[in-house]
Amino acid sequence: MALRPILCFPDPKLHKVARPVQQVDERIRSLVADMLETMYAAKGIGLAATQIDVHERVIVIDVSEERNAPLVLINPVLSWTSAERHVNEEGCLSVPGIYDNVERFDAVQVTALDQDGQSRTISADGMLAVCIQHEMDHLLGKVFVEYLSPLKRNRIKTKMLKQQREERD
Ligand code: K1U
Ligand code: ZN
Repeated sequence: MALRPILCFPDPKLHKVARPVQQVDERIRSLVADMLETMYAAKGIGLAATQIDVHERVIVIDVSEERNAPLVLINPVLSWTSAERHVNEEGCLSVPGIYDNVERFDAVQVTALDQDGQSRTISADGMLAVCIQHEMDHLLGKVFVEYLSPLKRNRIKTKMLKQQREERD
């Protein structure tokens, strides 16, 4: 297992569209292990492969208090979404220190392969539903700040670039 560096907004690589996984093999299981290690080390509740510059449709999530209930979603597809939507506060490991409100479906059903290549359908609400939608956006090259106004997004971009310059120099 290895910790992988997480891309930071506004890195253009965060906007790449991930391709479907062709086969769930040892390479993918090793990627999943690295993603889980990286997510837990960063104290996140989710991570998409896009965020570590791997452009394949793989997500890991753990919304449990105990941090012992990992969920692996490979080639996820939303098979049902609720009529109701809710606004929730979101954060992102690729936009550190920024939290803002985003409207999402209240509940979803997602069909995906697990790390053994088995197909599973999961019903989710609450934070799990929010996190699934946030991570699936990453696979489409979308970062949550894109739901915010252009003014807010530009301020965040300026702040992130300044932060990155200061870390580098
Ligand atoms: O995709 C990511 O960058 C992970 C992200 C997942 C996420 C958090 C909150 C709402 C939607 C998606 C994070 O884990 S951010 C850090 C975090 O643990 C957190 C931030 C805000 C609320 C709850 C948790
Ligand atoms: Zn994110």
